[in-house]
Amino acid sequence: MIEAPLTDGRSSTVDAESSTRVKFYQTGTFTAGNRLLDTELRTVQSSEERTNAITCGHRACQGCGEALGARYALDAAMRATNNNVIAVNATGCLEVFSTPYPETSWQLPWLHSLFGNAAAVASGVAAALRRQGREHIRVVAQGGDGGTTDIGFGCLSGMFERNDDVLYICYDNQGYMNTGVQRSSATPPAARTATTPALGSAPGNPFGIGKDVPRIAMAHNIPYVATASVSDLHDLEAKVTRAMSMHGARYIHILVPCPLGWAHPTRDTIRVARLAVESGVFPLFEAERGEVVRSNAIRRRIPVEEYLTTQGRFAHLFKPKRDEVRLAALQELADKNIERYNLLPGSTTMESTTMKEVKA
Ligand SMILES: Cc1ncc(C[n+]2csc(CCOP(=O)(O)OP(=O)(O)O)c2C)c(N)n1
Ligand code: SF4
Repeated sequence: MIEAPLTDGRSSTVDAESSTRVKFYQTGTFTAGNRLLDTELRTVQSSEERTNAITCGHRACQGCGEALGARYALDAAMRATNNNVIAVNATGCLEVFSTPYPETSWQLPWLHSLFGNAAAVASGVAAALRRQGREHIRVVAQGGDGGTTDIGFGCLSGMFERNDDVLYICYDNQGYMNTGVQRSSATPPAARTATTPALGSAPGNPFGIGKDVPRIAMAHNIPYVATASVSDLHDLEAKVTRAMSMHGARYIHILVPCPLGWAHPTRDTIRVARLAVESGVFPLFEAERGEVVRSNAIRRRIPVEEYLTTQGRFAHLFKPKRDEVRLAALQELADKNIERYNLLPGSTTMESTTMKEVKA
């Protein structure tokens, strides 16, 4: 524990070990700030010495969550390894907007091969480094949800099963954004995409399909699995740092809103990501060897509707008339997450935290 000064002259204690127990946050946004923290507890992003793993000049859309997520994650990985990182990228927005030939925004060794083989290429890079006796150089593979949960899934599962020494990061924007917002197996139910249009009796993505890849990764019993969000910078950096302190196959699944595909204002990327967390739609947790070891308690629970109304891709649930049945089904999915990951630790039963109560 350390003493942290408050502006009014008082002080409070913060737990140096825990990124989720920081006591200082902004009213309203609940953002944990750096200003009142000791230097060593501040985010990597707040440091002048950060790597800027992906630097300016790339061609991401304004407000792109994926560009932010990649920078946060890779800068933290670089800090954790004394800048000894090689990154391997799947095809997708991140690859396309960062490397229009012959230019690159990457400030670290970076490879791109195909859409679906990032995990396999990364495994090969790690094997080559081992053979050369240069295992201090660490490998990070990364891709969008399409490249990870669909086309790259076989390679990823193999990397997990062999426990290859790679951290794989999925930047989940819940669709194939680079090619025009098609549905992926990470697209949430009811969301409108180019291939699940808002038409017919059950518009948008059908319920009952898709994959929960963090849980599938856990089923491989790999050393480390975590979820993170661009709205929780301290937490995201801490998870990448923890992952880089370990060896073997590791997986981090980061929620990265896409203003283009989700149809929200570009200024709202962080707010939308935060509402996904606070509603229980996107639970934040860590698992080691297949068991959940930590989850991030929700600080201010909100109804799922408050999250859905921020995005045009769910507009058909509210207009021309409210789709009560599917709104209730989406709320139920969030309630299940809250229960499964114990996101409201004070409450003993789900009945004690029904949305009726939250709204009242
Ligand atoms: C084998 C193959 N099929 C299709 C494509 C076309 N393609 C390139 S990027 C992309 C979508 C990528 O989606 P995702 O992995 O979710 O990443 P995002 O762009 O959303 O970040 C597709 C379909 C390709 N490059 N290779
Ligand atoms: S389409 Fe979405 S993911 Fe791709 S660059 Fe634009 S905001 Fe980022």
